[in-house]
Amino acid sequence: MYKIIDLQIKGDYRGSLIAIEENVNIPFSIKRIYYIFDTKHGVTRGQHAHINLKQLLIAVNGSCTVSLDDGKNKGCVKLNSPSSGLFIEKMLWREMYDFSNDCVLLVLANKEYSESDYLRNYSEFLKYVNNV
Ligand code: T46
Repeated sequence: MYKIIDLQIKGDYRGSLIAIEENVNIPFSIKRIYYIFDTKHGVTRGQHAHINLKQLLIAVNGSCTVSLDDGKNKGCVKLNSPSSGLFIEKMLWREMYDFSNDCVLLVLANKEYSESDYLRNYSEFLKYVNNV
């Protein structure tokens, strides 16, 4: 499951501000924050699924596209606004591509980094989703 969460902009004459509060405007507790930037032209990142991780992706600057695949249905979302968060549940194959030069992709995650949570082989991912 994935969905776009519209993050409310607190704007005034000085500019804009967005606040993210765990379990308030996003549906999980935040254990980790990382950001992806300086992605080279033509590069595809991701190409994996997570067994348990929930994440929120926000292009806080620039843009990129994220494709999502649950093993049966595929979709894709262009992220190009700091007020749009892409919530990604567990067990979705994701790929990020078409990064603009200035893209900064902020990611909030509900668990610490763990390589054992990654499925990095698409055939293994398909076997996994079909058995769960
Ligand atoms: C995801 C997408 C959206 C760490 O040491 N700690 C971390 O928290 C993360 C996320 C990565 N790393 C290391 C592991 C690799 O040596 O950073 C290197 C690059 O990670 P990776 O190739 O997994 O990056 P992406 O952009 O392909 O995927 C990342 C996340 O790993 C993944 O969870 O859903 O962004």
